[in-house]
Amino acid sequence: MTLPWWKTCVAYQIYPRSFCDSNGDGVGDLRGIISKLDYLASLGIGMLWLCPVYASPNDDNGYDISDYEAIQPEFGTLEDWAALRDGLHARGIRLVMDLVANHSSDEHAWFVESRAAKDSDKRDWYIWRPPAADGGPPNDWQSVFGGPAWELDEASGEYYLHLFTRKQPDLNWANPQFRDALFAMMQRWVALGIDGFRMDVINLISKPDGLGQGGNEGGMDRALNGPRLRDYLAEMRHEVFAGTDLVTIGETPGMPLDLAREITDERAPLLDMQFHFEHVDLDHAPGASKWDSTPMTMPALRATLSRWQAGMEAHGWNSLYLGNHDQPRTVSRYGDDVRYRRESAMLLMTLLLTLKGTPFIYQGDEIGMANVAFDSIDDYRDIETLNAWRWLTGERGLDAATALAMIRKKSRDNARTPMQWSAAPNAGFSSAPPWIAPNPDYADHNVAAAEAEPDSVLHYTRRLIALRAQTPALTCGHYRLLDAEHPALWLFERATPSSRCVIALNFSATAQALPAEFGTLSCVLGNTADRAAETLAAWEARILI
Ligand code: TEU
Ligand code: CA
Repeated sequence: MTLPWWKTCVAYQIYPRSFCDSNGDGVGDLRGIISKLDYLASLGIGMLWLCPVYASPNDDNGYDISDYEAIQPEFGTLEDWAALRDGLHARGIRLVMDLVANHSSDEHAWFVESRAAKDSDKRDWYIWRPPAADGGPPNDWQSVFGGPAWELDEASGEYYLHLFTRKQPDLNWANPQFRDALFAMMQRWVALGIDGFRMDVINLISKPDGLGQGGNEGGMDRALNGPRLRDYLAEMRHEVFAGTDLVTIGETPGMPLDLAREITDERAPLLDMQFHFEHVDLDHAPGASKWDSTPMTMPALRATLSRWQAGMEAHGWNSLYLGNHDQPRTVSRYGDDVRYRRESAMLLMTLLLTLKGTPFIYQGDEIGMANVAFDSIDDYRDIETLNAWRWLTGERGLDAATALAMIRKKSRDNARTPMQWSAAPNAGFSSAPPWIAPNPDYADHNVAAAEAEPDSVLHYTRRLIALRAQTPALTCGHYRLLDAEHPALWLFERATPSSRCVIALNFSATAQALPAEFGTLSCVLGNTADRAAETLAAWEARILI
């Protein structure tokens, strides 16, 4: 059986604002990415997920789109985009674009028309409701980024729904004319030769019946996995993707395993794969804000990811990730970015590239980029972070030092500092001061230094990608946990009927004995020099065959 292309490749995610600046304005751009095409090819990746590059007032860095068919001028032109597409394709790398269709910018022409009059043709393309009896918002929903999820439009006296910022009004998928316009837009991107879409918060598109008519207690989780989600996804698949080999990847916070399995079931798929959020929600108490961090433990991570591995085994497919543009840096969150930075970054890359599913490497993780600790809130740029600062120091009454410590741990800006290309000024990212300051550790941690060091995370990542490509057990083998109890060692197997790999990962700073039964296997790849020892050193990772 031949697997679809997206099951056998490794993906790489680019956040264009922070990847490479070609023209010295401090903002990453398409020509900057084009200048790094050979670097991308050298990794051995087969898919690039490009975060939004469309026209946007940048309230949420491109996730507020004002024109789905225009390129953000600071990123370049449609010609630059076409050159990037062709440069990727010439190197055997497919291009996946971001689809942000739960909401648009309030500056999108659709919303401008919708807002203009109650009897506008496009009024119903967004979600408008009259005020509650007391004149306040129609219900008690809160925005993901803080404050009410409803904004009053003074002119019409009605509220519109925005699950994210007030500049990101939610589109109304219940309106068939809107869906036709959206699918037509997607078809035009398909005609331009893209290879798929990553779909932003796609499980929020079906709002519950009776929205805004009272009785909707609780927050925005009421909008998750709504009643017509399957219908909308089925219609989209039929209208846009039928007869193509494009990949569809859902971003689905709060999607339970059962539903994810059903939606990605290869016998009748609505999406090809999806990103779940269970492991990135492990380091705060259920119900608490993400800023109230608790330790991330390996046994919890192992239990969660193993559950998804088993659950998707028969007919589903996992998207695999440890970090992205919304999450703290992988090595800082799951590893030890102080004493064992290189080793733990390598171990985490081993985990990502040996689980079953399609792995997504976030830019910079291949050189072990770490969280940043800015001195002041003034250095942060992300709207979620800035809103949280006001909430933590305001309503929560915390002092500045406490609030800053919480923000340093979880801010999305940890993942958004410029890609560290070299020890040159501005990390080699730009000739000008970047839109967000680089992590000051760039002098020691950068691509140029990693290229020159044979045992760097970068070279190890390339070896892992190559090994995965040539090892059927690592692409399509079953996942089996070999010890569910060990406090520090994560041991698992990937096996096909004819081949097997055992992966041994020491998630601790102390040596751990390798169980004797695996002593006869040989190590094909590991992150230390002594790969035959009976104990695994601190943060040692081995792939055994
Ligand atoms: O993120 C959706 C989401 O639910 C969270 O990851 C959220 O961004 C935040 O991290 C919660 O703390 C997607 C995009 O990836 C994100 O960049 C956008 O801001 C968001 O949707 C709105 O489009
Ligand atoms: Ca630029």
